[in-house]
Amino acid sequence: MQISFVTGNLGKFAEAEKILKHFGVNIVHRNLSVDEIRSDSTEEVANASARFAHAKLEEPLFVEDSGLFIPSLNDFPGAYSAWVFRKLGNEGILKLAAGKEAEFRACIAYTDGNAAETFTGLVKGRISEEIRGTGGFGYDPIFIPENVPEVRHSGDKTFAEVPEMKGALSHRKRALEKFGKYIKK
Ligand code: ITT
Repeated sequence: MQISFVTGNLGKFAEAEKILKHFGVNIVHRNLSVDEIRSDSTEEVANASARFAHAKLEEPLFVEDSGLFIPSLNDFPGAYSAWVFRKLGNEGILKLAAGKEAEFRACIAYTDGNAAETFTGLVKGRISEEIRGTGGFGYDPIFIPENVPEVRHSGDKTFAEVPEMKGALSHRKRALEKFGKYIKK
């Protein structure tokens, strides 16, 4: 089974490819420029982007809208995470929220033209005190996922220090797992 993942973010694609392989799903990268709507809801953004992409490509596809949410900053940067990352980077977020609780959320929207479904995943954690690690992408060097006893280094190291943690407990992995089960059915 082959499905397109429409994204300009190769970090997202590489992670999704690995995780969906476990479900026997092969994905193809489509780098279509999508006009994202502006909304605080990752679900609304993902749904609108999936419809937009399907109108252009006319094939079964999914998109993923994700972001970093910091409760003490009213969930900033949230649905605007990509833009804030370009403007402030990890240094900027550290100035605002070092040591604070945070979570990553991902929403996948799939459509084949008839069915349209969304799948969400999140991982709780905190912002580190400094930038650590070189793996992953985006906010990974400042995000420490909460401790999960069976996942080594969770609660302690950033995603960028131990990127393998993302395959076990990331927001993306959790959303893709639901999506993979749906597709398999
Ligand atoms: P596409 O929309 O083309 O898929 P994008 O990077 O613009 O790519 P989003 O609009 O969903 O994606 O923005 C989410 C941003 O949140 C992303 O650019 C990263 O800065 C951040 N982000 C999302 N998931 C992340 C992860 O697993 N690790 C680190 N940062 C992440």
